[in-house]
Amino acid sequence: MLTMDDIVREGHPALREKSVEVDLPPTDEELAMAKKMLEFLKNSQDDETAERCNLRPGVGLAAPQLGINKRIMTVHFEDANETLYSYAIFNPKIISHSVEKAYLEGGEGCLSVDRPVEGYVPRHARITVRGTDLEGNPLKLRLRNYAAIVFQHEIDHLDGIMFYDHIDEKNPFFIPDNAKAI
Ligand code: K3U
Ligand code: NI
Repeated sequence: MLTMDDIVREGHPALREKSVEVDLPPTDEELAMAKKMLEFLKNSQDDETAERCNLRPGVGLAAPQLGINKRIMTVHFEDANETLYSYAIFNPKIISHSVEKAYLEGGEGCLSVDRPVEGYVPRHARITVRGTDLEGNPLKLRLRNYAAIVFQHEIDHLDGIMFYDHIDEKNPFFIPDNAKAI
């Protein structure tokens, strides 16, 4: 199983590289990695396993966070309506997005960042994502609010972008026009 020791931290070059698309179908190794990433998220949200294995809870994980620059991301969380989003996705792509923005009132965190970073991270309030799931099926997901934010955080990792790159340097709590709090 994956542990925090497998997750690279700020300063590792993999976090700043643009990842390459996975040739489909994925290799057995790529498939196994995606499954392990999803398992990590589930373990990290299980209080007993997280404490025993020293895991920080996470709702998303992207392959560059394991030092692997391939376009693979995973998420595991429920939104405010208790809809479960549990996916491992190859080559996720945002194919459309709203003009309206949204930000988490409490800011964002990252398993690759071992320090609190204050400030709002404005993102698109609604996105549509295409990709391929673990079974090789094409995926098309329409996401809003919290779900849209988590997916954008993970897709950013595939492009070498960290959440704090979006925070206004002069005023970390600046709220852009057209942005709502989540
Ligand atoms: O946001 C986190 C969380 C964990 C458990 C319950 C509720 C929330 C932890 S930080 C997190 O999950 C990152 C993971 C990362 F960095 F590895 F991708 C993802 C994320 C955090 C905040 C907003 C969007 C995405
Ligand atoms: Ni992150």
